[in-house]
Amino acid sequence: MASIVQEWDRTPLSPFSPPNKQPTNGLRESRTSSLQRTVRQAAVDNGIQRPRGYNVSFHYNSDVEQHHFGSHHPMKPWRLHLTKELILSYGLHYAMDLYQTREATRAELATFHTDEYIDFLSEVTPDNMNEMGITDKETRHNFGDDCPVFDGLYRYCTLYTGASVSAARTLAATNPPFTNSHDIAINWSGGLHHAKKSEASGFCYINDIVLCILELLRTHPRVLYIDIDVHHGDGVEQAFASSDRVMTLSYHKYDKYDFFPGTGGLHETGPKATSSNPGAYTSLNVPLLDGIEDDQYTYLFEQITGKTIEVFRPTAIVLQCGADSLGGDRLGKFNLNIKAHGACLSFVQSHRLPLLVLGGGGYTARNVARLWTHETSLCTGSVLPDAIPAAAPYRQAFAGAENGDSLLYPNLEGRHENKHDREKIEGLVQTCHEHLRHLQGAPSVMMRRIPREVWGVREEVDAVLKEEEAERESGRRDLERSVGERGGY
Ligand code: V1D
Ligand code: CA
Repeated sequence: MASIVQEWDRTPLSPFSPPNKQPTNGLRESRTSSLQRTVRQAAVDNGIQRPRGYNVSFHYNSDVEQHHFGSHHPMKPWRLHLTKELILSYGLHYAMDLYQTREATRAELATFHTDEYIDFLSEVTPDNMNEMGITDKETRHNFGDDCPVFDGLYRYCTLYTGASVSAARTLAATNPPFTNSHDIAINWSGGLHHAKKSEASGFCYINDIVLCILELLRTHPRVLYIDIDVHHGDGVEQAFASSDRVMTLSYHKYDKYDFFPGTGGLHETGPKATSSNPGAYTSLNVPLLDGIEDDQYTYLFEQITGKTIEVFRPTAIVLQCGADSLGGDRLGKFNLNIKAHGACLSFVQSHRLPLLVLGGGGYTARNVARLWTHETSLCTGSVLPDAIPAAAPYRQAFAGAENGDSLLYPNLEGRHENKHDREKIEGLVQTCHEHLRHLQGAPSVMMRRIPREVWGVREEVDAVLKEEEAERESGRRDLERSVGERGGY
């Protein structure tokens, strides 16, 4: 388990200093303590307090910020540094438990990824990539322009994954479902939803989300995964397509031929229903067009997510908060403002279930920082002033009309023509509700209400699973016996 760190030092390389670490020289000491005084004052001025009745934990290792995908690549881990600095400037760290996380271990990665892929990822470097089979003509494990080999790649992966695993464990450990507690754990460096079992994809190498869900399944009967990144959460969907204990719900721009990854159509609801496939209808996709606006998105989100929670009855939720669904994103095509994106998080929060909040895409760094700072404030129940604090580092990144006028909530709408009308939005809601009726109509054993006293006890959950498998097996035998008869199932 990662160590908990209450003070957040602002020295560039180790923002999570161990509690007993002494400043290395007098100059840094005075600068750090004066900054800390300013920030503490900001926290007081902004009324930042620890939330009552639940805990928010923040999981991070700032070494992740120093990695570079290459100068022309849109993924900039530096956006995480900007985000952290803005969160600090508002004093939000006083409202959370801060965890300085360690790197994920090989064994942790292997709970989902293949040994051969992990070997490759840990061995490939810019110097040996040609000998390892990545050239202009051929590649391995889908490395290439989207997923380049760069210095420190494996460490980058184990850092963001380590923070996610720490967040999931904190939720599982401090938050057994039988307490009905609704703690929140945050890792803005995580949420890399495209990675597959033995393949990198869409800037993602290790699927930290899958690892988190597997961790949560140790104590939670059902986990709902919600993805509001502008891209389809294909890696997570694929990993749990055959499970009825995980439901995946992704909102994204969809164009089969012209927008990555080209999957996530309205009728892609997972494998077909058969007696041996418990995962039927546990994938739900909400494919969108360019230019969707705040009211349309939040309406869709609440209608569809609300119904999903009602039908699936998750005991924990994982929310991927990709910031590329904001207006003005370098890759995204939506018109959403920060508060509308945040309203989706607030809606999920209002269900008061243990919640794991992760990052994801986001390619206009200043808006990524704004969004995730705002969403950290929602988790802690704080209300932030619109003016970016005067003491915030990189204040120039937010200044000027083209960068949002030093405001936390600049107007981000209006860049893209809105291709949605009322009919389109209502059609999506109706079709998704229909898909959910299939799930409701064919409940597997895991969908039954599980007595509170067995929640959180792995052996007993396993026993319920075994019982379910036996029931399915006997159903299968009945079905096989009735082959040829009508209405056998
Ligand atoms: F524009 C680029 C410049 C350099 C390298 C890559 C890109 C780029 C932009 N968009 N790559 C993409 C997407 N890939 C393609 C494929 C290239 N083939 C020919 C098609 O269009 C990938 C977009 C990945 C989005 C990642 C994510 O935002 O969903 C994310 N979520 O968590 C982390 C990242
Ligand atoms: Ca999505």
